Amino acid sequence: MRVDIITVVPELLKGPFDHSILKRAQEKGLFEIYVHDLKKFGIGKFNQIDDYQYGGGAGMVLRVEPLFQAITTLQQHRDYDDIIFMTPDAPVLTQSEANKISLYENVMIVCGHYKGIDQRIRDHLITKELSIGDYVLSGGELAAAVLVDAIGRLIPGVLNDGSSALTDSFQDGVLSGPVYTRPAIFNDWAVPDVLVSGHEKKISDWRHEQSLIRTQNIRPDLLENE
Ligand code: 6GU
Repeated sequence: MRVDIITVVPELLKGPFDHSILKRAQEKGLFEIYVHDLKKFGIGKFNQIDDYQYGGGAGMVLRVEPLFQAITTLQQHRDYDDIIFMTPDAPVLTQSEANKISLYENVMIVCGHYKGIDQRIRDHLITKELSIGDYVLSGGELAAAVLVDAIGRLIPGVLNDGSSALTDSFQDGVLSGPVYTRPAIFNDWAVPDVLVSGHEKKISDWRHEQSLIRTQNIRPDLLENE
């Protein structure tokens, strides 16, 4: 998969993909991430990218021309499965949406900043809009990083343990249960007996039960939708 990200703050996207799982995914050639600076498409001597909003009101808006140039320039080289705009006024990203996007070949992500982007870009070029939750960030970059991480780890071959992405919280609609590793006793804090019993059926029943208990306590809304 190839991801192209358009942003006014490319520096914010320099670090997050160069470590751990996403780094390995790129090294394996399974995932390519390119960050494009919108200022390169700015207008005039000062590379202007934003302006006051029509009708008045606080906050700058990203102008239509630089975004149009950036998006259509990328489109000249490849077809995008989706051109995604990250914005808080959009449907919230879910695991099932991430699963779907992880199967794409080419994805473009546009990060908003300031007050937002000119609506005409959303009306004519954007094909999907996503938020990452009900709170406001100063720009779409960190949200884009969240989306890229969520989809990158799902690409077949990225995780060494192919099964582990499928046993994540949310992948089956409930939260994951507790996990433990050695030692079995630390500070007289003991690992639950069942996990060291070696009894596979009992272990998987216990894990399932713990998942449901945790979901009921922390996110009962996930069980209500069933
Ligand atoms: Cl995608 N962008 C911004 N600026 N804030 C957010 C968000 C996105 N998702 C949640 N809050």
